[in-house]
Amino acid sequence: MGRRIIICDGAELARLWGRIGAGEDEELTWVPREDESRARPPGFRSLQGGLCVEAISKLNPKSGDGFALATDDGPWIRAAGPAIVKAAPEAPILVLTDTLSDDDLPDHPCMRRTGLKTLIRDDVDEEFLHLSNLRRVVEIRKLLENREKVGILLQPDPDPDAIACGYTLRAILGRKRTTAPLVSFGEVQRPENQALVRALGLEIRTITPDELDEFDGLTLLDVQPNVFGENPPARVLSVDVVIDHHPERTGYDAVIRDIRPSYGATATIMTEYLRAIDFDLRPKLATGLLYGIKSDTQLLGRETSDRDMASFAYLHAHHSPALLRRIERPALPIDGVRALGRALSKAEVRDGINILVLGRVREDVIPQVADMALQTEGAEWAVAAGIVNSDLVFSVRNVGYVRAAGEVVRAVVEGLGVGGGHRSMAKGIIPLKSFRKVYGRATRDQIHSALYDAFVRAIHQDE
Ligand SMILES: [Mn+2]
Repeated sequence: MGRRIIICDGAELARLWGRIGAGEDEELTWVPREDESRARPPGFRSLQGGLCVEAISKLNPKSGDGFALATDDGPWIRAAGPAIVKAAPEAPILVLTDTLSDDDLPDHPCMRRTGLKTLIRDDVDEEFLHLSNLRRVVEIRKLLENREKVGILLQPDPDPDAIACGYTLRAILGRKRTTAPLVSFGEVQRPENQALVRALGLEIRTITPDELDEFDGLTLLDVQPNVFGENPPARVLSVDVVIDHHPERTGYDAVIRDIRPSYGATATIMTEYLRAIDFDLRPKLATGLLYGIKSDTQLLGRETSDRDMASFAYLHAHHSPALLRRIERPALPIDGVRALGRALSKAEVRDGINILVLGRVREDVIPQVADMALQTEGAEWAVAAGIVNSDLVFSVRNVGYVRAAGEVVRAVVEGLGVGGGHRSMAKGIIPLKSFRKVYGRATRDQIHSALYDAFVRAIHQDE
């Protein structure tokens, strides 16, 4: 856009704008109200004779220029609109008003309305949010600053949200892995999550409840004690800090609690902490938090708040796309690629189902192949199956508008193994022993036909 021509109605609005100052390519003008002709605010050019076609023409509007009219007076804006149309027929008009509604405005093909004071108000509200987050961080730092060793306890089998938050808290505390280790009662299981831990260069120590005694500070992240079973270890019932987005639980003590159930991820809270303290955000940390929000909200779908969106956008500007790709698509081992080649050579889509059987593979190959298989033309369902240790493991994807994948997998594994998942992603595990009992041998062809029959049945159940 070319120049912005700002026209303020009266001295009060002009003075308010005068405090904001003129942006680059902004020309400040004002129309004095009665008795105001001597009160010209500095930096403003006055439109003598009121807001008439001649006065606007004197501003010499060119194609590409835009107008902003600041006013709270209906008759004023209804006179100003047509005058601008006459002097500059193509120019768009922004109306800044805190009292007028759309009904008060003149007809104009290219006009927007927004609040002037509310623009500032929104920024002030946002700043107060930063301030309350800053206060939290100051409290947490103060509480823990003299502790020798602070344990950052995550849920058993920590998920990406928890992992990223643990990493962030340690950074906020300015500590190292020796003085603030990430710990859990159960190791990271999912291959994607192991990839995240590797990509961030982290170590998550699996410990027993007794080992908590080595810490003189304890924080719970993305978890509350109820997750540790019906009778949680006594040490976790009295902690220093809890930061979480799950519904608030009772029955334990924490010096500082920051629990925000309306948030889709704890990573959103941690991102707000970082912003509040103007933390120098490195791509690695930003990528971890971004992935945490992405996976907890299933890419900003389920249970996502405005705050998650705002944090996601902030992190997106700082993250490393290459690192994110490495987390989401871990490198395939060469024998996994060969197994994929053999499976692809036999690929077919029948009844909208594409099943690829890989044989014996590293577990993280399976979900990646499932993603890929869904891209096959005509496929509404993709299943990638492989043998991991003594289990048949399979990942399932669908196009989203069919039966929920989690339900289908539960039906497929019923009586044979375990499984579950969400609307469009699921995973099942059947011990080879159970598979052989029902289907005889566990050859690739046998696995393919058994899964095919089971999926057809499960998908069309109750139809
Ligand atoms: Mn979470």
